[in-house]
Amino acid sequence: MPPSPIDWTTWQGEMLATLMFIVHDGQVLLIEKKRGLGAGKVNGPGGKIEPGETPLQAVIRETQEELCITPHAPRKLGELWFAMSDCPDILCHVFRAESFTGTPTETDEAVPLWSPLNAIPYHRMWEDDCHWLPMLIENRTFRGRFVFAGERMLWRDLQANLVFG
Ligand code: 8OG
Repeated sequence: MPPSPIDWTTWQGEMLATLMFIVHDGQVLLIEKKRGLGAGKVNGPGGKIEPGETPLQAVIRETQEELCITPHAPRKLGELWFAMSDCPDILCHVFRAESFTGTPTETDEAVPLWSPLNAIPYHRMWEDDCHWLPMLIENRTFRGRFVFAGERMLWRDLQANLVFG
């Protein structure tokens, strides 16, 4: 990788967001996203943190809103820092859970999609996901930093074994 085009020491996420990956029975619960940033792509449920919410509260609410299910005991495994060219920079907290209550159901925002862990459709996902989602599946912690121009990833850095408070 060339040197980062971004000075990460002063970087701040302007939008705070979350993602949730439920891993159960050799599969991961994904969504086909119907609207918002990344519409048309496959992703985990999640979205913007509202004022006054913790990341954990936000990821549970977003999973309820998008799939009508409640994840059990989500654990934060990662942080993603996205420096974007055409929308506010995003700091995203990434959670994993092993179980949930309810039945994954299509909503206005998302269509549920169970994917076998060995056949994740990375070609339908954001370009950075193939670098860090395998770490989440292995139950490892990580911090990924990415520079995007539109939907194209220009630069990446991934660190493992981070400790989150
Ligand atoms: O509120 P909205 O759903 O539009 O928020 C955007 C969501 O998309 C939020 O959960 C963060 C997530 N997201 C990005 N960029 C990337 C990315 O490169 N990979 C993945 N997996 N998710 C992303 O904003």
